[in-house]
Amino acid sequence: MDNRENSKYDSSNIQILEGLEAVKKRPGMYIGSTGPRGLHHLVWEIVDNAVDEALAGFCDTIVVEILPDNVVRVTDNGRGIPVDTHPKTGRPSVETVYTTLHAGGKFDHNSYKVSGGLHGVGASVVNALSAYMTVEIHKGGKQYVIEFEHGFLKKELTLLGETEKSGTIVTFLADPLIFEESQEYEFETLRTRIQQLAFLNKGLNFSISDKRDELKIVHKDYCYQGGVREYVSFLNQDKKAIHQDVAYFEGEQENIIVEIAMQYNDGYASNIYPFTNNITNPEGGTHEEGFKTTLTRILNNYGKSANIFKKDESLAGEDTREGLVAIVSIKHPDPQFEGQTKSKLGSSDARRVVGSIMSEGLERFLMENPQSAKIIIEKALMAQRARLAAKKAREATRRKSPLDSLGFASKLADCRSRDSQRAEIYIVEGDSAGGSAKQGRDSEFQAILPLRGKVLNVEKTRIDRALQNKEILSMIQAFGTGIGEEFNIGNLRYKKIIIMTDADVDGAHIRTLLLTFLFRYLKPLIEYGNVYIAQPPLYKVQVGKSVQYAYSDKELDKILSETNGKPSIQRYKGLGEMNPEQLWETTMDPEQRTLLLVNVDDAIEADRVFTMLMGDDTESRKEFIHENAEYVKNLDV
Ligand code: 0RA
Repeated sequence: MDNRENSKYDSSNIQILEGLEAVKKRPGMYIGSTGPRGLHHLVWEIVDNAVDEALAGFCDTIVVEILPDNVVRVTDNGRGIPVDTHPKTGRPSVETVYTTLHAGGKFDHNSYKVSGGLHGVGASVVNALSAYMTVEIHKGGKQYVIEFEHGFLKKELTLLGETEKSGTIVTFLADPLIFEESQEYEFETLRTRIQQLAFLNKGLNFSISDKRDELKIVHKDYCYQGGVREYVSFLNQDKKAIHQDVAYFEGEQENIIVEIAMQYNDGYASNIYPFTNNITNPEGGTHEEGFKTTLTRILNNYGKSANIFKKDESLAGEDTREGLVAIVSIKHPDPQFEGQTKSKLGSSDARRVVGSIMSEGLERFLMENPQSAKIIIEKALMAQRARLAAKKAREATRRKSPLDSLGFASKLADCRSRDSQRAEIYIVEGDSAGGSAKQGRDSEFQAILPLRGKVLNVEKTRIDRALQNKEILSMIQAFGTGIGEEFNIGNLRYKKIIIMTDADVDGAHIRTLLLTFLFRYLKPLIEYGNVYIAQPPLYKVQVGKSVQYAYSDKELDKILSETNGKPSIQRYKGLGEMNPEQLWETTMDPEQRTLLLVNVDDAIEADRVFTMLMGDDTESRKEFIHENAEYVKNLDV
């Protein structure tokens, strides 16, 4: 409890307690969840405040440290949080800010504070959810410290002495009673976002270190003078850019700051990443619309006036986006969000302002770089030709009835249920495993689609070719959704699409190929949470008549340490080694199986990983596998 002497429970004080109690009672309302995501969110709340201080122009360096026992420290060299007496509470401002819910007003010193979404709910939320928190302030030549426990004041603001520095140091420990699932930060998660913040805020110095293990300290510094221009180069680094210079446009109109960078590669995917106030908008919105419309219009104008088009030629929007990597980043004083996850920008001024800055910038880029301009227009014309060819092929993928063949026999063993909320489809590698799965399944609601051998690598194939591939066609036909313009999630025939491959290197490879295909052509299925990975066991442990299955080496050790008697251990190399009953019991029975849900929390990173794993650049693939040796080992055991 509040151990302040003579603590008076006046109205503001009661309000404070009620505010933070509400946060503790329903943490999910404030930080999304108390799982790993919510845990990391704490860090972003504190980092956001420091970034705001930087956006206001008073701070150029932000340091994030994970200390032993998962204590986090965020240091900035800004003005320092105010320590003066707060007029409303009569307490030091810093205390009020950290103990009052929605004290965000105090931080409204710049107009770029994010108002939508989960961000910016403030330091007091982190404080309420921290077992302890200390805030050290260097300001006006003096150094202060204030301490909290579970959001309550523990030690009053104290003057420690003199200092030459300026800034704020926030140190906190997430409350283990609230973050029950795990208090372990994942360094990679923090590192990628810090690097992204560095790309999105040019010139700002970031560093992140993992000091949890003093023998294995990891430290990374990030600062990009080129901002989003360097972001695009980075995203294209494992691909082949088809023109040298990244096009870069920036400007400010109507109080909205816009930064755009774009470059085409020789691939087929379109990757446009829109951001508002440093936060990604996976559902896009007005800024992305402004970007796309303007791209189509300006490329068409140029193609015509530079006489690159044949008489009546003109480009459709999607033709202009093949192989495009673009960042559209805006800073908006009062953004409005909509859409399913409140992540779609709705502010119409953003459409206008992005369009205007983009239009002028792109026109100039094409004029100044006629060679790049020609390459870009020709790429779009190629895309158009392929699109028209693919349209024909795609029409053939429309599934009319389960038995409707595409000139070849699909090996789908369908389920009887037509209830898409219940039906599942297992995509199984190889005919023999497919056979076991067919016999082992519950054919009422489980369909089996066996695939023969390797799946086509769509990363290296254009859509019109990919749609000639039998395995790919069978999948699209079975799912029922169609692809591209015809895609309709409402027609999905199976709530769960489950990838089931062997637990070896080949199986991992096939799984990656399948995920690449789904990610590139049927991404909404992943976004809506329809795609899963089956987890077949690695070992069968038998003692007398009792049988147990182990799904990892760790689990095997645990089982072995708990058994008395002489166990016989069978190691499963492939699904085919299990008989149908075993396959059902261990991997397919909804009552017993574990499925991994495939999600793209981080679509940007996923894109990079797929390019790396599936593209041409063997060097970075090797590097990735080396850096992620543990992950790959897990996949391949
Ligand atoms: C409001 C006013 C002033 C500084 C800040 C907020 C501030 C907040 C945070 C949060 C993390 N780091 C921060 N750094 C600064 C300055 C008012 C003055 O000049 O006294």
